[in-house]
Amino acid sequence: MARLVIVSNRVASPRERAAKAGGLAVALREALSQRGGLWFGWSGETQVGAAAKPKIFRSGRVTYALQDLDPDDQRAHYAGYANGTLWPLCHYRLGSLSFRRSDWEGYRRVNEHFARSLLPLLKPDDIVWVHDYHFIPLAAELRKLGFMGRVGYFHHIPWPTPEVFLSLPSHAALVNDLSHYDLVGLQTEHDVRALLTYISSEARGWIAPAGVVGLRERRFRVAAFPIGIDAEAFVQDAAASVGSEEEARLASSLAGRTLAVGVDRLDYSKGLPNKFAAFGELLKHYPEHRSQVTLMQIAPLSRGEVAEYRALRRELEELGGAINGEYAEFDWVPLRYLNRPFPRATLAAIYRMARLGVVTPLRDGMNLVAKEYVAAQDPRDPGVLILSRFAGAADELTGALMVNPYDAEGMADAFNTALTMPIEERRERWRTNMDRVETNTIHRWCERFIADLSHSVEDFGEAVESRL
Ligand code: GDG
Repeated sequence: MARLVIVSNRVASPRERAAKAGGLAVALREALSQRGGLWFGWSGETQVGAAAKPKIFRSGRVTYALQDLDPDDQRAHYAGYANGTLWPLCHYRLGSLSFRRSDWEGYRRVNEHFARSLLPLLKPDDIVWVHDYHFIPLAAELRKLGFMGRVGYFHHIPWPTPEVFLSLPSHAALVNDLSHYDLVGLQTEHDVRALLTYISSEARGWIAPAGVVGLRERRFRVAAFPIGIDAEAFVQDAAASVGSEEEARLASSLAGRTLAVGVDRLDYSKGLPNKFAAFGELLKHYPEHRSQVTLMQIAPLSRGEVAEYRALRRELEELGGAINGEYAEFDWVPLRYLNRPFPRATLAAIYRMARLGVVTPLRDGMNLVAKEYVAAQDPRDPGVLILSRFAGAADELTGALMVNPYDAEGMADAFNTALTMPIEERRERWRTNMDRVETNTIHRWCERFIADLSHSVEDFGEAVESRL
């Protein structure tokens, strides 16, 4: 079995316990432990003129290699091109897109630096799996240095349609970079169509069945691999929360009222102002729910170094304050807004107690919270998932109440429908969602991607032969 090499910006430390690390980190670590492998990424440290030489340590069958970055390069790469350019672009936020040549150059320099640091650690038959938009050029840089082994890329965020993608000055270079992978994985079929349309209409590549692509002299595959969660872990955590001290505290704080929950990183793609506005509309148009329902929004801070995120924080404080100011009673606060993270077991307890799971991103690659909420429900008395049609998860979780996050009044109607939904319909919708969550787990996702990456493009159809 070939050795697995994972590349990601942040590397989950082996000391981080499963309860703290996310499902993705745990699943990747398991895949590495099974096959033996290497996890390569940024050390989290900067150093002027950092040499391309990683710090290496081992834990069990996994080797960790952590690379320092020059502070200017790190800023241009992370806050600059990755989160100031690619993140807004892929989330259809052209008004927030900033493009500076110096960021683009820094982004490329970091990828080149990573490739030089990684290359000496690679064996020719390794399978290299690169994660996310921070590293799109990594395969091209590895190829330049002579690495000919298998390299795959998974894009965790949406891939924009060609009209949007063309706004990026470096669009052609970026897709050329992608062509140096053997396999490009996206979250949904919609994303796959968006990229393939660009390739055939703008880049003059050809497309064959099974997502096989020819672009200049390169042959590679583009396919959808919708990411899942560790469903079993959430089922267990949620079941274990029953009768716990935390559950009792939460229940007594609600005093018999209904709970709705949202859990999102504080990010403008997550549609938090839209969610708050919809909740305000619910209280305005459906006064019967006043004093009856509480929305708990957990929103841990993220990317505070990017100005847009600081502005979002201020906006939410204002909106949340206005709702509470208008509707709170001396014994009831409509909106509980928390800016800090909670352990997974606490989240599971909150999900289970919540009659509504409210997931309303303006765009989202997948959205794992939607799946976690479903997994945590009590099968006898499940809550209702309210889900934005613009989350990748909407393709799979068809039992959700689908909403358009730009329509605050429509969302308020959906809140009301969920709050008054009969138990039979809740169970039926939940079963539809849970079947999917249980089948398409994070472990399946890992296995599928690695299995597909282990095959050469030629295995995916004679179509390639006939075009060569
Ligand atoms: C990107 C894409 C795609 C959140 N707060 C706490 C906490 N979380 C955990 C959730 C969930 C994860 O963070 C968030 O995952 P999402 O999928 O919702 O969103 P992104 O962070 O934007 O992730 C996304 C994902 O990559 C995977 O491919 O689905 O579309 O944007 O697991 O539970 N975890 C704990 N405490 C918190 O307070 N423990």
